[in-house]
Amino acid sequence: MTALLYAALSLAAQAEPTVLLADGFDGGPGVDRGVWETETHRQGRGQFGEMGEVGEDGVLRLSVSDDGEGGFAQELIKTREAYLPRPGHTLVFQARLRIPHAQEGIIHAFWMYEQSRRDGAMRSDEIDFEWLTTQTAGAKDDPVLVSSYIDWNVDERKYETLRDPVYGSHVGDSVKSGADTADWHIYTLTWRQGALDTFIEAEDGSQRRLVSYRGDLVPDGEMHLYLSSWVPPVDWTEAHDEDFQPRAEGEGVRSFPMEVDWVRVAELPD
Ligand SMILES: [Ca+2]
Repeated sequence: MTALLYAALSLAAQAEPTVLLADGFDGGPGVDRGVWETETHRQGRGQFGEMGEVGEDGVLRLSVSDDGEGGFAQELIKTREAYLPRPGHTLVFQARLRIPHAQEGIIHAFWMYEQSRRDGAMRSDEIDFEWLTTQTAGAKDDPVLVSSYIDWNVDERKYETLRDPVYGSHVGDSVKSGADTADWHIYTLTWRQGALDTFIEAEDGSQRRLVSYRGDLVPDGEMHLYLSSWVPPVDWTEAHDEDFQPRAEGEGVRSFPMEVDWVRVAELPD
């Protein structure tokens, strides 16, 4: 892991990372509830509630499934710990994952989030890697949507605004990853004060930078780390697939996972 971190960051070899979280999901059958928790709200067209399944292969599967009652079940894990880079330090968030199905109309995400009431509204900070399977299913050069939200107004939602007193800030870039997300890759997000960088690394060790944000495009509040799979709302037209509908009771249950081999969080001194 140390070599990966150094390579991804191009940092001086004398920097020693402090590992804050390393979970290989090798202790099944479930995730470690001392590290992870979940949420139980509706989002998009489905309902969160479960934390996925850990297989004997040491892989966590976070799925969208038919709930057997005519709806969609969605899965999410979230660190109990919240993270914020200290001055002079970089936080490195990594996940090795793949999306091995070809069902459109699902979003799989590796992301960070926190919300609280401030400046007269419920506001959120957020950093996302998101894969829209309408765009990745059956494709090879898959786009990944990288987004940053700063003091974004959860109740008065507006996109592509910057430091708006009502709406807050949002910036998002859909970039070609040069990769097929059906294959294993390591996705890296580095966050230090005023700087956010994202990378993809393939099995052969080749790496590429995806998106970088600087200055006021970078969140400055502590956030939890999340992984989740969900069905977007109908009005997110780039992500929605009208042919993807939940099966009725008795028609059988399908399951469409994101597979996560490991997650790591480390801190590096500048
Ligand atoms: Ca594993």
